[in-house]
Amino acid sequence: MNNDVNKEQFMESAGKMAKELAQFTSNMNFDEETMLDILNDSLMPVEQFFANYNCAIMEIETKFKVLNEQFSLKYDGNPIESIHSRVKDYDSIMRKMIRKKIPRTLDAIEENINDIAGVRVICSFVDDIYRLADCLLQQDDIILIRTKDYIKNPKPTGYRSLHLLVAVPIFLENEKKLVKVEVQLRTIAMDFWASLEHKIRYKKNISKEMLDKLSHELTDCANISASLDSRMQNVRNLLLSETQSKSNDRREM
Ligand code: 0O2
Repeated sequence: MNNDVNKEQFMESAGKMAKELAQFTSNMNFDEETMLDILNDSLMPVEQFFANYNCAIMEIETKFKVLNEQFSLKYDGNPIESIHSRVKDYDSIMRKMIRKKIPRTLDAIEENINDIAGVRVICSFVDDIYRLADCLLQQDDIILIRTKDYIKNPKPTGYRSLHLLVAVPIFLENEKKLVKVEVQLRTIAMDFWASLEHKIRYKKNISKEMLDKLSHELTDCANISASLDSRMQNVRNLLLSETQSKSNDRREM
């Protein structure tokens, strides 16, 4: 996973907040030193706030990387194709705060916005998703807050993924803190669909009629893609049972 991207996103968000604060304080009549103190005092908790989510992402990513390594030894193949993580950017947090009428405080944001830290795990097969999810949830430092299984119950759009909202402890200088992370597990096919659908949904200048037409088409594509996943899973199962019966034969000889 790309931690540079996380850092970049974090710096961008912190920068935006610093600008807002600078604008606010520039309207007041403070001397330079007082202004610097105010800026530092105000920014510190915000920086710590985002840093906590970055640390939680690192913890979860490491857990998946360890599981990937373990599985590859046991099953002769890596279940994880890739991991993509992000800390939600400042604008998206603000938009969600306004939409959900959340007070503009760090505590309220932490309490009410669940997907500030997001880890997306892309797997080869549907089975791997559930196996990895089980292994993660068995770990005694992970607290499961909520599961949304959009694979068993796809969204009306056709969206499929397994969402786990978990809390993971991070160990800071003088405290242990539980931080929420939204984990999305999906196959390559689910991810391909979701990425394209996301792009189209946020495209500007598309008429309502065209959007409706495209939505139908996209839901259809999601179903085709789900049936592809299920056929690929069958291929894998056949392969596994063939390998299994050969190794049984060898043992009997
Ligand atoms: P992004 O850019 O992916 O971060 P919550 O507020 O978490 O309690 P919410 O927002 O209803 O409840 O969560 P939901 O619907 O379980 O999951 C939201 C996330 O799932 C979205 O994040 C997407 O990543 C993904 N998602 C859900 N539905 C769809 C869909 O129909 N199409 C696509 N492409 N993705 C979907 P965000 O917030 O949109 O942003």
